[in-house]
Amino acid sequence: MNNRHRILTEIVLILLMVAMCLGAFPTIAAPPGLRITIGTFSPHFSPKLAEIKTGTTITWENPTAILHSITHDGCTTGQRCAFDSGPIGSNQTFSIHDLPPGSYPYHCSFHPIMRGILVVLKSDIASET
Ligand SMILES: [Cu+2]
Repeated sequence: MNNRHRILTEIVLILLMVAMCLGAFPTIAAPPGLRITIGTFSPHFSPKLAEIKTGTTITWENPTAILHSITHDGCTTGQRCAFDSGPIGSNQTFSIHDLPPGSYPYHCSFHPIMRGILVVLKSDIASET
């Protein structure tokens, strides 16, 4: 009985290890990412309208000398707040991924005139044209 229990435990451990190899780390390399550059002058975000597939990592870079933020409009309109970077300092970046499909208008909380739109498409339909 004791022996049988030990064997079952070993089988479970082996199955867990196989599952981890197969599924837990599906990609070693980082997924293809999109970089958006923050700018002092219009259009402020380059690209201003960014379209990505689910699972894509988006990184905003702040090459300017002042603080900016990447704030989903929902955070300030009382709707669902999908992301809010907080202050992004000079030469710092902010990244997000795992956003569900949808349209995400965003702005800079320090300079609300700075506006951009992020559109997340389902991976399986994003390639359709
Ligand atoms: Cu700003």
